[in-house]
Amino acid sequence: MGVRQPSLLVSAPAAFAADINLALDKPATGSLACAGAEGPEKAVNGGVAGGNGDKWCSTASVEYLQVDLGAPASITGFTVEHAGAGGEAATYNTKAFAVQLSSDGSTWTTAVSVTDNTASTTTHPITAASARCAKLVVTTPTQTADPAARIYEFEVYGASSGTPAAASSRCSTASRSSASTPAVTRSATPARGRADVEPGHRVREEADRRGEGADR
Ligand SMILES: [Ca+2]
Repeated sequence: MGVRQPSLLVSAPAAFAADINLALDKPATGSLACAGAEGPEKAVNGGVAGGNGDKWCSTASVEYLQVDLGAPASITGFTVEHAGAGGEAATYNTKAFAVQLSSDGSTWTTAVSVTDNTASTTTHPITAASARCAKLVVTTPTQTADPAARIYEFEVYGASSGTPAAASSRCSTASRSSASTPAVTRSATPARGRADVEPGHRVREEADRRGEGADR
C-alpha cells in the first residue's frame, strides 16, 4: 500500500447527519484475520486512509465482524467502507453481505441484505430499530474469486440510550457461547484461487480468543 498516511476521520453521510457513529472505537470481534495488524478493531477505528493498518481482513470460511455498541441504541442505518474506499482495487469491494442486529448477542435479526454490490462505500438507512450488537456478515467478499473480505470501516448510526446493559449481556460474551454464529452462510462461489487461505477449522478458536481480548 506504499507509505502509510495519517488516518482521516470518516464523516457521517448526510442521511445520518443527526446521528453519531455508535461503532466508533467500540469492542469488535470477528472471524480469523488475514494478519495480526488487520484485526476487527481496524474496522471501527474511524480511518480508511492508512492502508492495511485501517482495514479488517478475513479469509475465513464464514467471514463476520461484530461490534458491541455498549448500550441499547436506536439504530437508523449503516455505512460500510469497502476495499476501494481504502485505495484498493474496486474488484475487491464486497459483493454480498448482510447486517444483523441483536439486543443480547444471541438472537439476531437481519436489517440489511445486499447481494450485488460493486461500490466502494455503501450506505444503508433502515427503519429505526433497537439493538446493542451489530454484525456484518460477508457472504461474497469480492467481485472475483478472491476470498478475502476487506472492510475499512463499519459504521453504525443511531442514538444511544446511554444506559449500559448489564455486563452479563455483553454482545461478545454471548456470541462466544453461540455455536451457530453467524446464521448467514456463504453462498456458492467459484473455487478459491489462493493457496494461502487459512484452514476453516481455526476460525472458531481464533474468533474466541479475539473475543476475549476485545471484551476486557
Ligand atoms: Ca478503519
